[in-house]
Amino acid sequence: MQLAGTPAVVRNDAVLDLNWRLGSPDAAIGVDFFSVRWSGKIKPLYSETYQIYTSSDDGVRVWVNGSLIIDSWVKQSGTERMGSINLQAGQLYDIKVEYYENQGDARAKLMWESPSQLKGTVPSSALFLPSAS
Ligand SMILES: [Ca+2]
Repeated sequence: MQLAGTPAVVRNDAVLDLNWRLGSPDAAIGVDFFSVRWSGKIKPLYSETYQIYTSSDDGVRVWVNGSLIIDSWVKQSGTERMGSINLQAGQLYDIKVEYYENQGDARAKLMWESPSQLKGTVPSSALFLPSAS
């Protein structure tokens, strides 16, 4: 829960839609009491207000462009959370998602929706590595 220490595993995920069920992201990580930090950039297609959604088990926090828009750092089972932010088409924004698993099932999903696009998982085409510019 503290996201402390040297990461046990570092990797790239194309999308943030992961369901570890009773397991963990990697054999090097125990099935309970682990945490994940995703860092990268997100590029919207439209200039409008976006709703950013998470569905997670357990805790989750999301920052976009430095603003904490979802703050749900609690035990929960597959709970959906939502935050809103105004974005400009084609611009790359920093995004950071932190997650922790307490016990039992573990999963995390990042979705978005705007007046011009249906709610769905943020696609890999809209996500970039932190070094993108
Ligand atoms: Ca859990």
